[in-house]
Amino acid sequence: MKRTIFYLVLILAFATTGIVQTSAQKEVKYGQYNGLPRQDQAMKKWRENRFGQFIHWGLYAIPGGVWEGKTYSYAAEFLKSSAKISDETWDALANDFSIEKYDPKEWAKIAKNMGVKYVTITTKHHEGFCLWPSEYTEFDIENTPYKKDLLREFVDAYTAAGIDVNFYYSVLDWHHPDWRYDIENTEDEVAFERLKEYTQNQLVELVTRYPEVKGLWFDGTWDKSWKKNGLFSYELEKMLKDISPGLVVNSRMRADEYGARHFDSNGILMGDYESGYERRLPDPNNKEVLTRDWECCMTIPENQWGYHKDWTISHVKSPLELIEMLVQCTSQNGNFLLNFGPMGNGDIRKEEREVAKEIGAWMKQNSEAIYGCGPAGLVKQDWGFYTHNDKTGKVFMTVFNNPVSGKYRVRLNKGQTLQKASFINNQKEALKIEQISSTDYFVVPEKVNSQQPFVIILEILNKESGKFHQKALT
Ligand code: FHN
Repeated sequence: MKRTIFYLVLILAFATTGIVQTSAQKEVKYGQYNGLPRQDQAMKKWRENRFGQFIHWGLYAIPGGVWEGKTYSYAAEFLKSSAKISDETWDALANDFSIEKYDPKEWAKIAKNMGVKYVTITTKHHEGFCLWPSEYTEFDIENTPYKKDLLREFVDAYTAAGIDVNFYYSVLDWHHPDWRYDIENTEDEVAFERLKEYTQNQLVELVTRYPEVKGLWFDGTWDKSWKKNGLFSYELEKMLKDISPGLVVNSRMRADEYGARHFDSNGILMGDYESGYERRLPDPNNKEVLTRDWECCMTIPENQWGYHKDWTISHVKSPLELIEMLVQCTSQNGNFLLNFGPMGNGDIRKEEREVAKEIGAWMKQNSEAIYGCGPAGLVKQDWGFYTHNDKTGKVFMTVFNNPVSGKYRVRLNKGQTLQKASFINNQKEALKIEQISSTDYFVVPEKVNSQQPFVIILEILNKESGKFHQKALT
């Protein structure tokens, strides 16, 4: 088919969200098909959740980054390739996957106490091993000493704890004989057709076998082979959403017919939210991200997703650093997905338990500033981040940097007045406020806890409407 490419006028400014400004428009057939941002209940829930747990678990958790006495510093889930381990040797790890300490109820309890509202687990990572008993492969949990469907136990435990479950699925598959990095000849084409069929079968299997699943998180979709199959991924996403209405899908799944990923060739987001922020956050002053749904996925060490025995080979982020990232994401309309790499025996390492406990303690006091919150539409100040709850109209200041003056600047929008400021844990007592111009104020608490980030709630009145700060202004 001859592709017609329309070079049109420069796009001025698209008010529609999910659109990145580009200089020319193309005819795109396999791009976005939902109006964005989605406003259905499932998507609203995804957005309100704000904080999620990522879990990378597979055979790579057994060697934990160490092979034949040598420690490999690259990501533990890539050990097969870092240590050049043969397929046969790697696949035999399934015989050692006995996971005698696996206790999904305990995992769910740890997650719940940390304050997450959703979880995303690797059902199949690049190694190809499936955590569920798949009809379409022998390389799965059924053929390990554990034998049982660990994914069913996982879904049950997390669902019972009130945590939404999402499945990560890597299309890239080092184990499957038909995986191709590119399609260069007929043989590749035929093989990749089989891989596509396998992929589709497994995904249909996942959403039907586990109807509780709320979302799919695709990965391993960057190779040319997948990028040359825009129509297939376009139809597959539709099909999965028909089977499982409300399903929330990340932007990594699809490529348009020109091979553009995440955003189609006109800059329109594909999938339901952008999932390009991996181990990084947007610039705190980036306004563009405010217009769409997005998620940042983050490791605790620098670049380890799967369990690595040597936790100290890189910088390990402290709970305070991670809390700051969570608050920043919320303030910029994003979700924060924090990764855990359970051990080969099914236990959660003590360092991760500690991180979960400390974040959880903070969340217990301050989660009102996170759940259901988003950008406040106020100019960012150096002390930290504003978040805002559209339903209550409350604005939250989460403070990470204390000014030496002891005064916390707040700049409102024209037509607003600051009525009250109080600590989140003592809302009855008003903090001192000094107005310094028509829009600027200082909040001056007598005493602050400088060891922990703390939250101040602001009541901001819009003079004209007589209502509290209602929605995020940009
Ligand atoms: O290669 C993977 C990596 O192991 C991990 O799963 C991350 C999570 O976003 N995704 C890939 C790299 O983009």
